[in-house]
Amino acid sequence: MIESERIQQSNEARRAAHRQDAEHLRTRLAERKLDFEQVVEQIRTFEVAIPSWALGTGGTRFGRFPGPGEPRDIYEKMEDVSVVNRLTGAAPRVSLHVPWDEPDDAQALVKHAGQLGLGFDAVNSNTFQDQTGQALSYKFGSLGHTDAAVREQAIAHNLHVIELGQRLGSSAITIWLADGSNYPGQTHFRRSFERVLASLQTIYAHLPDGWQLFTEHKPYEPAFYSTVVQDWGSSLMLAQALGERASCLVDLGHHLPNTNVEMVVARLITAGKLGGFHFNDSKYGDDDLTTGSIRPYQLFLIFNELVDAGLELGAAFKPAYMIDQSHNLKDPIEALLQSVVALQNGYARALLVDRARLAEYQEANDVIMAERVLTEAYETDVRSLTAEARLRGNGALDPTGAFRDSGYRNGVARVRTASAYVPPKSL
Ligand code: RM4
Ligand code: MN
Ligand code: MN
Repeated sequence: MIESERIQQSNEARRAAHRQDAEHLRTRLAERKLDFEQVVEQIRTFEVAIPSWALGTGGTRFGRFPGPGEPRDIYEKMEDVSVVNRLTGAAPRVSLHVPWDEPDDAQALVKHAGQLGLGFDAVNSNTFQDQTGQALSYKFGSLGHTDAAVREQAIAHNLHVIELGQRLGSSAITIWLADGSNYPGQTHFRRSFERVLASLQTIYAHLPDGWQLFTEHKPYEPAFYSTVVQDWGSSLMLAQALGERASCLVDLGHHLPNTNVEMVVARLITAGKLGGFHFNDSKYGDDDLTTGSIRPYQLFLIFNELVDAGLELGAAFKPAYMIDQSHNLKDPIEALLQSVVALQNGYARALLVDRARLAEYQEANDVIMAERVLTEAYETDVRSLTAEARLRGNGALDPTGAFRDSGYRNGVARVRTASAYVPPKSL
């Protein structure tokens, strides 16, 4: 646990410079008729869930290189999440993966989470791998398998995950499927989609009151020729066929190269089916890199759509924000801190967009000026806004710096010896 005094000490060393930056920005924003205070308070409302699978060192199919002090179980993972939350004030919930992080005793985990000031976000099922003791294999699919018995097993797993989620206090399930094919002719495109939909309908019929179901698409991998839920169109068809409480989850890395992701987001908003996000970044495929590390402008443009929709649709518009990353080289806590800060910065920039002027320039087809409204917001140094938001939430001006100052990693490395195996996230 990082003591609040340690955070304060770290803030003290950075406070004077922060004040100067903040005052400068306050004046600059006032010239643009923007209120520093108001923006800070909006940033403070931003929250993102941390996935239970991102606290251990990730890996690829070629290997995994664990670092010191890795969490050995879900309890220690929760402790690490609480560090991210304390330093940023923006990560109060965990998105649990079942069975990777399935607790033996859900009640004990809820208690532990409560003591750390944490709760639970969407639960994630896993029918993309075979588990020990499982009767039938998912080698050729799960919810879309040709064999009804395999589909039933996969449905039962999802219902089990929902039931566990209920005990944890979650209210959503995210379903990502590996179902697909590696070679032309291997599967019947339409039949396999129909089978996936029928299985999802059974799960949906069991959805407890107040629960939501998110379908997450992905173009390829592990299926290399066709994936059943391969794109946002397929995901939308499923969500629309299922009903009101089903919507689409957009993982930023689950798009073919050069896809205009911000426009996908806009389309799903129009359809009333944007359920949530898995934030990360990528250069080539589903790389699961730190959010904002490769395409920060895209992240801003996505937030631009979200802020715009939020203003129009009000409180009813509330996508679930989650991070889905694999930290192969970086200290996972540090990578998550970077990600949360990148999200706060992306959101802050989108809050600075002058929407009235943007609308005018769009109407007048003034390409240069419309674009300039966006770049004016994007190029604003918003770091003092998000730092101030963290400060007011008893967090750190510089979360990564404060984390390094705290010596947390060395401290846990002394206690967490004989690391248990953490499954690599290679999917
Ligand atoms: C997938 C997808 C899912 C995640 C798995 C581990 O590519 O992103 O959300 O749960 O990886
Ligand atoms: Mn994902
Ligand atoms: Mn993924």
